[in-house]
Amino acid sequence: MSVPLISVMGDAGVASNTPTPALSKERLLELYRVMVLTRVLDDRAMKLQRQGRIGFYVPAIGQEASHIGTAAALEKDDWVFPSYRDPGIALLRGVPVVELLHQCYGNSADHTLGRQMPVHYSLKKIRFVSISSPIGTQIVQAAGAAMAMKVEAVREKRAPHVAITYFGDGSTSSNDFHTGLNFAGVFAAPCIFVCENNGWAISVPLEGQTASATMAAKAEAYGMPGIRVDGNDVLAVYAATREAVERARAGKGPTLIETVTFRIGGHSSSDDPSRYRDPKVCEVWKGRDPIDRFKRWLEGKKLLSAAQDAAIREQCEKELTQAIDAAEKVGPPAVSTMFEDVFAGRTAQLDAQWAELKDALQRGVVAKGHHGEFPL
Ligand SMILES: Cc1ncc(C[n+]2csc(CCOP(=O)(O)OP(=O)(O)O)c2C)c(N)n1
Ligand SMILES: [Mg+2]
Repeated sequence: MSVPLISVMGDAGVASNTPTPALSKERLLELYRVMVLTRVLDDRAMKLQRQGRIGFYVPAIGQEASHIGTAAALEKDDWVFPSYRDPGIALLRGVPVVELLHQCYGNSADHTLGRQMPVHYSLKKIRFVSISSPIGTQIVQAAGAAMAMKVEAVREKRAPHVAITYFGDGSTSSNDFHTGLNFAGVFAAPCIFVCENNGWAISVPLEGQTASATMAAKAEAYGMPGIRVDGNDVLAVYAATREAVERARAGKGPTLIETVTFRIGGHSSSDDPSRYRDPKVCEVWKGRDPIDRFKRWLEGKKLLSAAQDAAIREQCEKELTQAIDAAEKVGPPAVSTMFEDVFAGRTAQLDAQWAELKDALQRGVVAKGHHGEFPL
């Protein structure tokens, strides 16, 4: 089954076949700013990891259009069930970058008080559900939440909020992918499944993962449309998601969107892609950089000047410098917080563990043979 590739910008060897979405100049520039800010965050966070200032990081370099363009098609009441490679969604929804850094540092301003790995953001106020390390987990969570949203909307006699979930090409091999899409299809849940196909699942190439020609083709089996879009074209990604959102709100059920993109960096700060991937392929994809393409498009429409672009980039760098300084000034959470809000009340086991730890701390006992390395 072949699925055509949707594009708007029509460069990088892809013909334009979708009308330009009707977005205001302000909104277009906001998308551009958030894409640049996300790139700067990734760049600086990877350096922080290399300097030993944070323990781990997952860069999204090259995938900014894919996640930011899709999220831009949502309303603020819609729910996001993200993957670990989607920080731009939080930034687009207005979360200050320092809040993401607090989480990466695991300091006392981190909502999860250092209990989660870095980049596992959990941002209740923007309906950004905690990132899960086990791949595919978020797919079933989104399908279930969307089913609940449908019930709620019927009861309240209004159109439903939608749930959107993000996962990679490799995640289509997980049980949760099949379970989530099956349920959403059967119950016509207002759910949008975004498969960010970056060609790799750590060191496993796409063809080692699936015999399907496209990820979008997989939608057929679950009775929903499968859309394939140029994932480095922010306008095409937006247009495809807008249509899926409208279908979902109209009670027509879920959509699977495959965004065809590429991971320019390593899988994570623990990965060395030169061990399994020809760097020449990266050069080809750098020529399709989503930020450069959007910049050229905006310049061509006279919506962005060189001076404005320089000001946006300078502002983003400044924002990161200030955020890093602020996050590093906040100390670690108190050790006692480990035992708080684990359950509704303190259990006898937690009391006993805290008493044991307090005793060890008083006696000056420290862990030996461990230097804080991150093993993955
Ligand atoms: C259930 C499960 N199996 C294996 C892993 C280890 N693992 C972490 S990321 C990853 C690859 C995922 O690839 P993909 O879904 O394509 O997402 P990408 O990292 O490329 O964005 C794997 C196998 C895991 N986290 N969870
Ligand atoms: Mg992948």
